[in-house]
Amino acid sequence: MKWYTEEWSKECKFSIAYDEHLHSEKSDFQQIDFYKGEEFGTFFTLDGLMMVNEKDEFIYHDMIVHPAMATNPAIKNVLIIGGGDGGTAREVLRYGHVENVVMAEIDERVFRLSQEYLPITALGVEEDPRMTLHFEDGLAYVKNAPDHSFDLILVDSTDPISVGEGLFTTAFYQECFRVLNDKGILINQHESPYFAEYAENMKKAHQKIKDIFPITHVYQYHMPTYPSGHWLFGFASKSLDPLQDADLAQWERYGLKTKYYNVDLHKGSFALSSYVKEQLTHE
Ligand code: AAT
Repeated sequence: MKWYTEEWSKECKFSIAYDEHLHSEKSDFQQIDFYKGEEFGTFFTLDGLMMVNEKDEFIYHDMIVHPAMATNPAIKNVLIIGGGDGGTAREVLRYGHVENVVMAEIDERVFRLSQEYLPITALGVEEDPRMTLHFEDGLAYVKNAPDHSFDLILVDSTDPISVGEGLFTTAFYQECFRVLNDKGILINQHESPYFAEYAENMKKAHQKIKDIFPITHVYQYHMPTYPSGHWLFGFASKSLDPLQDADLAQWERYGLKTKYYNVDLHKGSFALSSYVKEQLTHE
């Protein structure tokens, strides 16, 4: 058996078996590898870290998209930063009332290879007439975007190492605030509370966002193949609160079939464990 292994901390590693190493290349931005195995199906890694696999991608993509869509049923213009596998766009495009989706992904190779090897996330995304693709740095994209031009920004990024680093800076969050309209919502990949290195990233990101947005929450989901399995998204907003203002009855009327997200979980996912709350409040 061949094993893909990544380091979750200095003293903890995660391995999954694969049958085929489908593709390996060093793009202009990162090392990209696609594998195929029995348990997790096709999966890809960037710089030796799991990004997407066929078995648990539904968890991540449900949770990055649906809580915000339920909070504001009037969302029409959506900006996705990163998200090159297409899974986040796929979920956003399920809403008939969404009019424009822009994806600013730094690495076109991630998108092209996902179209080839991961149709589960990438199929049909480029063809949707509401979709505009920009293969450029997300920070550069938001710097040039006009004020108040988006209802929702979804930061579907790698961890704050190498190319993803700029997406965890105060400058980036400030630009996001500027390009969001008055009911705008920012969802960001918020790392994990469990292993020290990820917890540091989580705390820093939260502090920066809290200094800029009037409403900030963190919500959790269970992602088996990301370090420790306990992962978070940040919910930052200019006026809408995801618990007080969400129109969950309206969300149910859409009749979307989701495998992870539901309206009970919408409320439950914002309830955090004590040790996570403590990390987020004691800076
Ligand atoms: N949909 C879940 C998959 C990802 S991939 C994250 C994407 O962010 C990658 O395609 C990467 O190329 C892109 N990216 C990284 N930095 C930038 C940037 N500066 N601008 C635009 N796109 C960028 C998320 C996995 C989360 C993993 C958590 N451990």
